[in-house]
Amino acid sequence: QSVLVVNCLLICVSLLFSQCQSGWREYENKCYFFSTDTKSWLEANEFCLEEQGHLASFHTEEELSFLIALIQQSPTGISMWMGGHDSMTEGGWEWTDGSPFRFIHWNAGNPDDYYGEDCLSMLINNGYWNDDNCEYKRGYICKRRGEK
Ligand SMILES: [Ca+2]
Ligand SMILES: [Ca+2]
Repeated sequence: QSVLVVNCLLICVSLLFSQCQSGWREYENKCYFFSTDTKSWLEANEFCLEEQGHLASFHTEEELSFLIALIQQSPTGISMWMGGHDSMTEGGWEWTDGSPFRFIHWNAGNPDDYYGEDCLSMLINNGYWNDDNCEYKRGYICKRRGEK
């Protein structure tokens, strides 16, 4: 019984101090939502905007590792959309949240702009990035600011 009480305390306290709404995971004052429901990049982008966020941007190895670890807990075999695109200028990658595109984690041989690929997806098995066909249906990751 005391184990139950301790477990509840841990969960209740973490809920009390969580910056993120339910279903979102917190990391360093940011909230992340990942969906294995598939959408095109534009549809996924719209979904994240409706949630007051953006498709996720990544800026450090640690931030990316946090997400890769989460995703690999529920292996789906699908790629996930992120907020990077080079649809304005070919090769001029930018994040939809306006943050600087400095940290990169490209998979070998990418970006290759294969038949005009302009949207950034993460390969689920290794977390490396691919420039991908924006029309494809992928899972997606949203990111938003914490609330406190
Ligand atoms: Ca491109
Ligand atoms: Ca590619």
